[in-house]
Amino acid sequence: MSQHTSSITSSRLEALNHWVAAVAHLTRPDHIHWCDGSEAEAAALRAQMLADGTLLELNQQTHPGCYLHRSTPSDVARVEHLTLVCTRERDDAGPNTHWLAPDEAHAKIDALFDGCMRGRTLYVIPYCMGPIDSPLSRCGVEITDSPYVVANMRIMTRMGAPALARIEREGTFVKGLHSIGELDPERRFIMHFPEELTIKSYGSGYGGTALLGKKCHALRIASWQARQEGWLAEHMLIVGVEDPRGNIHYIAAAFPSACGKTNLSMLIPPEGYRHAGWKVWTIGDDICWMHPGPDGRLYAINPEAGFFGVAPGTDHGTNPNALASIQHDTIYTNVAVTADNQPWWEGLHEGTPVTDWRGRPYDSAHGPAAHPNSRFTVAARQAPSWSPMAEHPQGVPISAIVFGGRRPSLVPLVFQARDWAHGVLVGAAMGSETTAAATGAVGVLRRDSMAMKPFCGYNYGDYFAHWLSFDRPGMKLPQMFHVNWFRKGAGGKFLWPGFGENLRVLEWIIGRCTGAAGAQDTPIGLLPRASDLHSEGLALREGALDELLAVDLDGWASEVSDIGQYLDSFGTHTPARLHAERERIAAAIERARGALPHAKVAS
Ligand code: OXD
Ligand code: MN
Repeated sequence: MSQHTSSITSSRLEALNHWVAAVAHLTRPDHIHWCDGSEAEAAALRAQMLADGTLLELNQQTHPGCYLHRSTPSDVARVEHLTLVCTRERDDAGPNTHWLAPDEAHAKIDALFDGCMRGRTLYVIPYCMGPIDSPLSRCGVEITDSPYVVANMRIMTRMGAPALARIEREGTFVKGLHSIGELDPERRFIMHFPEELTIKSYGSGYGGTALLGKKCHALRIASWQARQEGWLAEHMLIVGVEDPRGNIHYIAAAFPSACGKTNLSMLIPPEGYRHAGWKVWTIGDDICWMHPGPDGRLYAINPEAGFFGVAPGTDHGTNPNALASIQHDTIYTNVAVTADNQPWWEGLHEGTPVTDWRGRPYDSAHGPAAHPNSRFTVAARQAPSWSPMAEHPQGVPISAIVFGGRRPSLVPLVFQARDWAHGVLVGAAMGSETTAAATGAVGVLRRDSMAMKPFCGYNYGDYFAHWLSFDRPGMKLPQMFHVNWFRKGAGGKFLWPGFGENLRVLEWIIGRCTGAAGAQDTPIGLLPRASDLHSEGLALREGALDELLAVDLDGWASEVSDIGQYLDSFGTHTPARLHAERERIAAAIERARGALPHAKVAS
């Protein structure tokens, strides 16, 4: 390993050196290692982790360069109740976050950090979120005592010497201090100090809480910075859809964790579409930073360089691109293994698990073989659908913004917002059933505005106002939509096949942006009629499309009243314009209910 020094000699890096020295003084590591991101460094760390059991080698014939990490069983997902936003004023963090005053928070977590790296190495990881030469990118430095974190950060970010050089040029960076501590849920906190551009995370090695560039920096801290600087940091995939004429339309889509963002970003078009010349290009699967460009359009970059994807459910049928990406040079976390040491998870149709995610002989009585939130970490460029535009310093122009969640009832397959303010309301009102990506009950419906409930670094009311502020002269804003792939019919079966077939909905969305697709006006927004969707070759059960495209006005009346109570929960921070928009829709629903005997707008 290189750079076994306690500091880097450069006066422009004084602040960084000073912080590293202060952290070392508090945490007392045996060694300090500045990561340069080189292959030699990665190989040395890998050898060390294989020797101490942090990584296990998988079958190198079938999966060259692939390794398995088994985490402590109580450290397998994000912990929202231990994730805090620590602003001076409680109101700035808002009721959507867990808040603690900064002084109290620092004292509490520094007591945990005190001496915690004795016998360990302190790694300094300079990283850049976004293409290294993009003016839209932002840098950070993570200090950690976990080599597994270093290995993951090397895949997920542009890490090492080039990032350090950029930090040296710019002089600013987000500070992230992480220790796995004792991996004890009773001694665990993930704290954010947006006013100090600082993150402190203790007691977990799980991706979302330990790879600080991801949720902590690129969403919670960046959303705060974005508000100050006039851009948007969002929990969105970015996908390019190429039509048969060769035009690529870029779409950003917000879905809560484990709701299929990775799948949608790597979608394989249905056969008929492929023959007609449709292609899908992946820019990002989780995070999107959007800045207004000189022409008034929103330009997006993916701040990440890799995917930290959910393994269960990934298969040839659901996401062949993801499956192809993770055949080599991938870190798997908490998956099961087969007799010949290949990774395995529920939903993978090849192989049989013999060892479960905890390393026990597999027994279905113990539950699933792979943890439901087991993950793969892989470089984005390994995806066959990876777009070279992901490295473009100016980003890609966004034509449509799509919101969506797991809504088993009521919410139609797709609808378009009338305008930006309506779209912001649709995003703010988003609801979804909870998933295994965070600890706690799974399958409970909760509001998750713009899929940012766990990730917004400030008061949601102010965040809605920030979104609305983009609606100003000179802007050429994207069209906004809501989709629901998760609608269930009688008998509890999904009505829509999802996966590749979702391109049919994206085609309609693109058609709405270019003016090529028709729609019918309803009180909740613009919906396709069945004839507006391309349904040739689509196998749906009788009546399913009508059900997917119907608007249940009675159901929507109570939904919109519930949305009103939700908006009220942010008090005076909720912009009046959002209330007015909700009232407009409520009134339109009431008018239509009065006019229609069956209170339903059919497709
Ligand atoms: C993720 C999440 O890991 O949202 O992307 O939890
Ligand atoms: Mn996510």
